[in-house]
Amino acid sequence: MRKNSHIYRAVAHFVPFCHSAVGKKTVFYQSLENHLDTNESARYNKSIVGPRTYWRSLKKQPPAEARIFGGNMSVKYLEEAGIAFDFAAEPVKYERCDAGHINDTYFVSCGDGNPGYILQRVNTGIFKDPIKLMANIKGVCTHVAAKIAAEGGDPDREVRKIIQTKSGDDYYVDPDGCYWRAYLEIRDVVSYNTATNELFYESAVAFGKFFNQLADYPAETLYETIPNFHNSVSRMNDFKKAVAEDKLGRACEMQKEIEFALSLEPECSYILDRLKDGRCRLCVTHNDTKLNNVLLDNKTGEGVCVIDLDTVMPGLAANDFGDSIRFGANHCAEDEADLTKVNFSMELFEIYTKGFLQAAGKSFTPLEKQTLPWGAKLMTMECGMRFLADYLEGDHYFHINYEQQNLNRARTQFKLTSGMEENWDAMQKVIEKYC
Ligand code: ADP
Ligand code: GN1
Ligand code: MG
Repeated sequence: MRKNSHIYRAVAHFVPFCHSAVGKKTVFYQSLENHLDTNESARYNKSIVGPRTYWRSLKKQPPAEARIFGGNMSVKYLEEAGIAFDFAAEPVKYERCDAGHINDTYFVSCGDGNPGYILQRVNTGIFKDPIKLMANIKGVCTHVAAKIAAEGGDPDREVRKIIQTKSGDDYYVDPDGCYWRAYLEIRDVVSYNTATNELFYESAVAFGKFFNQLADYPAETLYETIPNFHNSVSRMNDFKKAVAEDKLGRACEMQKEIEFALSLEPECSYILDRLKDGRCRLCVTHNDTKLNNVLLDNKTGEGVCVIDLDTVMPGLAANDFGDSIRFGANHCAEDEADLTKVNFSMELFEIYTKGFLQAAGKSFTPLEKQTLPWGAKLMTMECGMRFLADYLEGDHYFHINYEQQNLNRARTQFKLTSGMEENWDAMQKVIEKYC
């Protein structure tokens, strides 16, 4: 078996910063190598790519331990990427951040007295055109930064600041063809996976404000980074395909969940129908408004900066509202295994509605406001279907830390969807109250 010196060097480099992950990473790389058959192994030994990229190229199911530790393993070319960017000084420390499900994110420290940075390897399995993706982000950030500066705010703190490479590009391409980008780290902030009333309110104000800041941005100039991202009808079709194929024979374990999702099919097109008949508009939306995608001040709790701009593209206001509700309007983690603890909270729903409509309401038409409860329900059931489809297909989309995580995530979303059905009239009344 070939010695992957670059990998072991990178793992060794990582040791002082991430002890617990090292054992897992080594298991992961060895496991990928051990699962190659003789022919594949010969080809792999001649290739210049690392084990993860090689497995991807085989288009077959990686071994279970690789899927489980999939979120923890991107050290290849981390240092090369780190020195490619025009940081204030050379990086001295990298720390992995496991908050997001999609990209590989590292905090980079460049020594005392220097700013910190965020270094991210873009998931190009999901974002197919990282160059256009970065052009979107740059356009949006420049627009928002100008507004913040005009209002006397701090554009280095209240919007993401892209750091260029030493050669003046917005991204670095490593020898495997992976795309990396860097942002200025925002200090003295925190992001949360579950909300208190106060923090959820602040997140609502921050997302509402972000929506307003982009209300005059020309939506048609934005590239669609993931086509049909919040098209619940096509998400339902993808889900049905995953069930029909049942690649890993997992569907029998979850008939109840599958039936529940399928029962919602007639409702999937509710908002899209209102877009077609002109009652709702396409505007610039964030499309991933979950609580941990807003950074809050660690002393005051106030919203500082909306992050994770990969999915900023033309979309529907109700979906931005709804995605926040599906994640934050309950007191549990997204993958809580004990469903008795997972309950849709009308109190948190009202708090978010108040903050979001106070900050963004003037940009909405009355008909758009009426669709907000639909946004909540459809985003929740759509996300449940996406998690369940990923579980059925072998967990290749969302990062997981344990085998049943996507199944647990799907179950919480379906429980929350039911909770919304039970509270449907009350949800409408709350919206009316803040309109
Ligand atoms: P993903 O698409 O994988 O969710 P994100 O861009 O949301 O990636 O980043 C993942 C996490 O990294 C965030 O949830 C946040 O905790 C942290 N983070 C990202 N950017 C910054 C920043 N500029 N300052 C501080 N923390 C950040
Ligand atoms: C992903 O990137 P992250 O972790 O903030 C996903 C969202 C899902 C969310 C579920 C590009 O968001 O659509 O709602 O996980 N992002 C993408 O937690 O698919
Ligand atoms: Mg994120």
